[in-house]
Amino acid sequence: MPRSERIRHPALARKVVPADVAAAMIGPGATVGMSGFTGAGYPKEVPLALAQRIAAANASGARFKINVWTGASTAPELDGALAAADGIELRLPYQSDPVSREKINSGHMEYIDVHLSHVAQLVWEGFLGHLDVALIEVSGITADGQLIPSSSVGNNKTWVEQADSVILEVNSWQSADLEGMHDINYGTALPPNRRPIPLVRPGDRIGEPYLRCSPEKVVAVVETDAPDRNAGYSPPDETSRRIAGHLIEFLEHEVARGRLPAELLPVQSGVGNVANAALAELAQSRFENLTAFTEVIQDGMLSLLKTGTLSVASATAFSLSPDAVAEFNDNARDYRDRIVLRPQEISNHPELVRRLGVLAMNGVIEADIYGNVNSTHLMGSRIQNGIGGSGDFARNAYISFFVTPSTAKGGAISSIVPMVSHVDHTEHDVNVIVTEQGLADLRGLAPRRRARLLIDRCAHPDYRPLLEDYFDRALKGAFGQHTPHLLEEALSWHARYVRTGSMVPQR
Ligand code: 0RQ
Repeated sequence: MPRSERIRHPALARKVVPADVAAAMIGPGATVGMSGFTGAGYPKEVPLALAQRIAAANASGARFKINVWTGASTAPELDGALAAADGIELRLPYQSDPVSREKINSGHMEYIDVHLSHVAQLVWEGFLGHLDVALIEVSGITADGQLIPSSSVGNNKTWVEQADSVILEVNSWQSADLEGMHDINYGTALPPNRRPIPLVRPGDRIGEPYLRCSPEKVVAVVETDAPDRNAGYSPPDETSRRIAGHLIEFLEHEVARGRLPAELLPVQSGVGNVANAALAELAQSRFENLTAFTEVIQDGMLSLLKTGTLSVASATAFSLSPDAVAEFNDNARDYRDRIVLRPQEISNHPELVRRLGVLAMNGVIEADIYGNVNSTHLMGSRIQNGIGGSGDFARNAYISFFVTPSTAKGGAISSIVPMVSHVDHTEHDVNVIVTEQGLADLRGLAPRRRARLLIDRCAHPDYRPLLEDYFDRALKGAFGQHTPHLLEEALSWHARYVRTGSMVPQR
């Protein structure tokens, strides 16, 4: 018998089993579509039980690995535990777990870094292969067997529809008031049968509050009562406050020039400390009646909703600190009318991002003097996290902003480099770059003008003369003068860092 009243469907209530029994239904070589997005709504007990089984099998010489697909990043109980057990053959589409990162970068785990809005379509088209099991956290099951999603929606609709069988974790820690907050659109289809998505305002509801799932497909139900990852954010520091200050000044300027409406356009903000800090600063600004069309509701976004600066937010998941989650869970009913959680192929849909005119703000690892952006790789070869939704939004945004401190690793690395060591967002998709030093609006500028502005406004003073020197010499010695580069030298800063631990030349 189920312990909680969250399982209102009698036949599904009879399928309740302990986590290890459910985990035993997943065999070596299986591909498992799991819920979870930025540490929210991921299954908490079955992956741990599975990791234990895999670790024991691998310790006795077997080769037990599975393929793990999710919405985005999860948590130590999922990514961390399975990676530590050497249990993951292939991971997609986004991760930020330190153990997984180490396994990927040492060549022990394969990783496909995919635009988050593309995943569902890739699965429906069959490019990613067969999906064996869907392992999904929900906050409850209705009397007619529909699933009440929990704190993220991600790819759950696709996993439930595409997998041979479904394992559910019903988590009673999740607020019961989440019911009604989700909007699951069943109108997507593959070309040539695709129709326009009927959404013209961020808060529009175009679907149903529940995930459809045939009860016969469910092979096990596990009851849990466990919190989401809920990592805290670093409090905004001087650097992130200055970045946010430049951003807000720019937005005010655009409003004053009549290029943006007073209530701006729907805002998207990426993950990470800098993006969160920028939102915190928006709360101090004079903007009001803002809207958000984004993928993650982090602390900064929730406080904007609380103060009323933000009237409505569309996303696919939460990513909250423990304090913010406590506040949310106490007041979920009040937030329900102002938050819409959607599948990630809708929350990040390029058609909608372009139609709504989203102001997209994302973090970067590095940008080069012409405005190409690397969001994912360290020194060209090591993955940090993944492209996530940044490409979905930036490519189609009304204005794409990329924000970063001008240096990393205590000044040993410049975030503005002659040439990026990996490209995620090309110069064609990058409108504005912001560091604590200043803001470069690259719109309407040809490459050489972009370079001058970026070096002047965004580079750290310790690296500015080095960039000026590189650019001046490229203006004389390059093969061509459209986008002048010195090929022998373009990546020498990265090579120097790998060799010496600093991009600064040794005297
Ligand atoms: O590493 O903690 O080991 O020191 O990168 O850097 O400055 O704290 O910035 O938390 O905002 O993350 C691009 C990673 C920035 C993030 C990235 C190192 C730095 C530190 C974090 P340490 P900060 P943030 C939609 C949007 C891609 C996905 C995306 C990201 C760590 O924003 O993953 O945009 N973006 N999704 O030291 C070496 C450099 C570095 C560097 C930073 N140049 N070289 N290391 N770091 N710059 C949301 C989703 O898709 C889910």
